[in-house]
Amino acid sequence: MAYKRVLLVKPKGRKGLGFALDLIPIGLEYIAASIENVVEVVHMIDMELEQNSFKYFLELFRPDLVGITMSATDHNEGLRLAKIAKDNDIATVLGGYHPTLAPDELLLHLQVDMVVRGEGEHTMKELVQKGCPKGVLGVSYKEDGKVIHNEDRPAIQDLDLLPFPARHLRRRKYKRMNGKGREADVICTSRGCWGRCSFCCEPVMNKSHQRFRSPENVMKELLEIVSFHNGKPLQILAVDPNFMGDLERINRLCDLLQEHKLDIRFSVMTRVDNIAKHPQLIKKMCDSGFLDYELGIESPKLKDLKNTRKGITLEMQKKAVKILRDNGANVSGTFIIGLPGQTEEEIKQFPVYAKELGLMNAAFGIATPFPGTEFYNNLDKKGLIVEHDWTKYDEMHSVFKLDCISRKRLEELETYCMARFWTLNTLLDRAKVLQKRSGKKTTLKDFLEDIFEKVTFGRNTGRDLRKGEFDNHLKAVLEAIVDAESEEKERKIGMHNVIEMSRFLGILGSQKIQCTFIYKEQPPVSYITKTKSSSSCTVECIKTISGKQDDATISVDIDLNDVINSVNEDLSFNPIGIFIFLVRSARSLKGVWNVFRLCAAVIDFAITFLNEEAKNKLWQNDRSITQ
Ligand code: B12
Ligand code: SF4
Repeated sequence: MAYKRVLLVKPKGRKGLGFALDLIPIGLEYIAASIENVVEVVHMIDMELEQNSFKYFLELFRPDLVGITMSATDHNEGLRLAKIAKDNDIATVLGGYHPTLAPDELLLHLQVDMVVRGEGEHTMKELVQKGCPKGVLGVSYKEDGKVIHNEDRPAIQDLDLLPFPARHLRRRKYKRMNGKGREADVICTSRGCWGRCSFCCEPVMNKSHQRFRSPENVMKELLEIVSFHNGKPLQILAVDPNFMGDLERINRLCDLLQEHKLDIRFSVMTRVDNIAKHPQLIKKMCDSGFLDYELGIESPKLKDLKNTRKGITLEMQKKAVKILRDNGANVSGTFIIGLPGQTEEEIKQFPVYAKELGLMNAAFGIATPFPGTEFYNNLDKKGLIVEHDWTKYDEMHSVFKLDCISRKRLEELETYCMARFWTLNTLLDRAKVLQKRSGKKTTLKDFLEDIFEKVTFGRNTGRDLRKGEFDNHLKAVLEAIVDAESEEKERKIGMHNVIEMSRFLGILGSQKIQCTFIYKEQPPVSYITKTKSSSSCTVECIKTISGKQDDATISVDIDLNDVINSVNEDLSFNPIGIFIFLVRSARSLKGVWNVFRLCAAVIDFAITFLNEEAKNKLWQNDRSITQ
């Protein structure tokens, strides 16, 4: 008997980049669109954004089939949801990267009836129509306690024939950090990647075979997305693992975008070779709204690039970043730390290299062997994989044994790399490059918001990892801050040249501000900022030193132990408390006067900020009334 009422679910659980944006389950939306016309009803829920329990939705929608999408880190939560469904006599089917790569392990669990391997549209359509997995290509299931793997389903060749993802079934709005007034969405313009990198799931999932939608079909969906968002400015992430896999297609898509003049800013993931070889196309892409690029840099060591079969060179990495910077694009790079053979000293150089390249964002993921990949199979043969809790497969935990570094130290090094990369100069450099397109300085408000977002992101992503290990991670941060000074000398960027802060500096006056971090027996680390406000308002120097200087006009000591202890307490903002703390830190009458000037500059800034926010709110209200 056919399945009539289908509930598609994305389990709750953010990891890594998932803290920077809500993950839009586009795979599920494709499945929903492909079965919508053959079942009585299909619902979609994203448990990350829902307040009610899963049981509540089972009672509300009364499905006869529950489909769950899963990545490795969703392993436990996905199985928990499947158990609730099974306990209510509802059939269950899993799909996505993890079930495709590890179907046997998932089918061992009593609550899992079926797994759909690979692309799910045609498989799921046939499955719900038949109501039974027998003979349905691409399905694995159990019969008399034995796992049966039906043959693979051939990859969909003509992607233009697929219905667009069922965005209309979304129950919640998706957001991203740093959206800057843009609504967020995703699009998938191709499937698979022709690369053969040993650590990546793509060669297993799509057999290194990339297929493309036509630019016209992509444009049609973009127009549908614009109308779905009522014409609001958009930030769209293309989820294609290799967006520039076919250059002619991108060229034509840019033509179409320029014809339609839509207010869309795109983020894409690309290989550096495509960028390095085609600077003209990159210019055209940037002019068409493709302004955020995530590049798989992976490593500054040629041996790593060769061993993983990445197929790129150091020269290509450098060229690609330069081309994108010259076009005023926002360039991010991802690295893999902890590949076999890497030493601690080598890993410590990753953030240095990232800064040398000129990356404006960087992430240093820990090498993770996902089941099914060549990387996993090699390590598994040698018995080196020691962690089997899939929730730890988030590229932030170390899950296999290395020769030269302990697993604990590798996790600390991830923190170290982030702290060494994210210096003030990195943020200033980013603001400087982005000025090329906007033609104006970044406001102090935007700049501070950017810092705040980075700090929040770092805090959220690290929470899991640093549980019980906070002490060592904090030491890694302090170590990185001091080490970073050596490469920062050559990267000094005049803050006042990039950030509009003349009013703030005018009130603050000429100061030497020292902020010192103290932590247990560690040597103190100080940030020193010198400002000047004579004829021109400037920030003359910002540096980090080990220890303290005596001639600061404003000097503040922050005991990180107190900060850690207060993390679990009520952290409500107390301006009077901060003011008293600062005055107490002053050692003379002149020092108190300097603190007054600093506070006056901050209060003036806060008033301007609140005024602007109020104006923005009014403007947004006006817009929604007129629309
Ligand atoms: C885009 C992407 C992201 C985006 C997601 C954006 C969004 N959706 O809003 C961002 C950048 C945020 C991201 C983050 C992460 N990602 Co990611 N990401 C990808 C990428 C590039 C493409 C995935 C995609 O959307 N494909 C297109 C859709 C249409 O295909 P699909 O989801 O596979 O769905 C099809 C089938 O799988 C199937 N299907 C899927 N679900 C279901 C359900 C049912 C019931 C059925 C029947 C079928 C079915 O049918 C669908 C249609 O054909 C892949 C692959 C790659 N090479 O890097 C990695 C990948 C999925 N990510 C991965 C990882 C590890 C992460 C992070 C942990 C990285 C990090 N440390 O930050 C985080 C996790 C975030 C979290 N959970 O909170 C791994 C997962 C490995 C695994 N085995 O689970 C992958 C495979 C990359 C890799 N290492 O190889 N990611
Ligand atoms: S280029 Fe990127 S998406 Fe393609 S196989 Fe390599 S890592 Fe995976």
